[in-house]
Amino acid sequence: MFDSKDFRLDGKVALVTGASYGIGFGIATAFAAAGATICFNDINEEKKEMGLKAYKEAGIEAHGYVCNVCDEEQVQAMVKQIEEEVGTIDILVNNAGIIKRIPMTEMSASDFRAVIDVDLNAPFIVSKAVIPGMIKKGHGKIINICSMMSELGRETVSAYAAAKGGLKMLTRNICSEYGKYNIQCNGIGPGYIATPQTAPLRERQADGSRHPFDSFIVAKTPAERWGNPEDLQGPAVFLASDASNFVNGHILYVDGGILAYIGKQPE
Ligand code: NAP
Ligand code: GCO
Repeated sequence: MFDSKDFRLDGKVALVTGASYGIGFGIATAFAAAGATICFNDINEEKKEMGLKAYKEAGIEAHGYVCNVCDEEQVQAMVKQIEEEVGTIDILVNNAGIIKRIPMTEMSASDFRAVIDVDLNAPFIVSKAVIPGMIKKGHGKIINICSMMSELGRETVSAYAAAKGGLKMLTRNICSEYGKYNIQCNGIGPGYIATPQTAPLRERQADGSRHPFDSFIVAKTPAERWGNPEDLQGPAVFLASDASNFVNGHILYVDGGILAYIGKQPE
């Protein structure tokens, strides 16, 4: 029998990586509103404290940790600390991510590796640390923050697209390998979302006009607007809740329709 309580997260412990601000913060605040206890990490003390202050201002007593998600020792220690201080992690959102917009032939191998490290290796490292506890507990939800670049390429984002394409397949593989333990692993593929990561693509030009890429995205989006972190909150709560217990290995694109649309035709 359908029960709307299935969309709630009461009693659940959620870890959202890289969630002092941006998409991660938006998702974590929605999880809290749905009843979850929030754990988040950021790469340094200053950003962690900034995050704790932001959560407090939102009325949320979050648990903040300093952890570089690329460092397996730090991740294992953080997960152990959360399990001791807060409880076994029921919901993991692999959100932390970076992008370097450089034409591929001008990109150094170390820059390419750095993007792959955060956007693909780290979701592996954090998921590997969290899954044993989920198996013991008999359930778990893993949500990987993919991208439209899990499906499409564009100039200057070769490392990012390779990482996010890989993250789509890592999502499907975790589903395949751990679905039998009642662990669901899905992805969210945001469209173009107004956060610090995309701020350079929305900067006003010297003459005050819109950035060409800003106008391009608005023309490519049926919704005729950039997304914001709040647009991702409902889909994230759904994938973190019991309402999605038979949804597994799916990438849910939350993009205002960009992937379905050839783009505004010339008038
Ligand atoms: P953002 O504003 O740049 O925030 C990224 C967060 O990840 C920051 O808190 C950052 O911390 C953290 N982080 C980066 N490297 C880390 C590391 N090694 N260890 C721990 N934390 C780390 O990005 P966003 O726009 O919110 O994006 C969040 C996720 O959504 C990313 O995976 C991104 O690829 C994805 N995404 C974004 C969009 C979009 O249009 N914005 C669309 C699709 C997908 P610091 O500030 O300390 O570096
Ligand atoms: C870019 C953007 C995109 C978005 C997002 C789209 O430079 O093209 O940063 O990559 O961040 O990933 O889904």
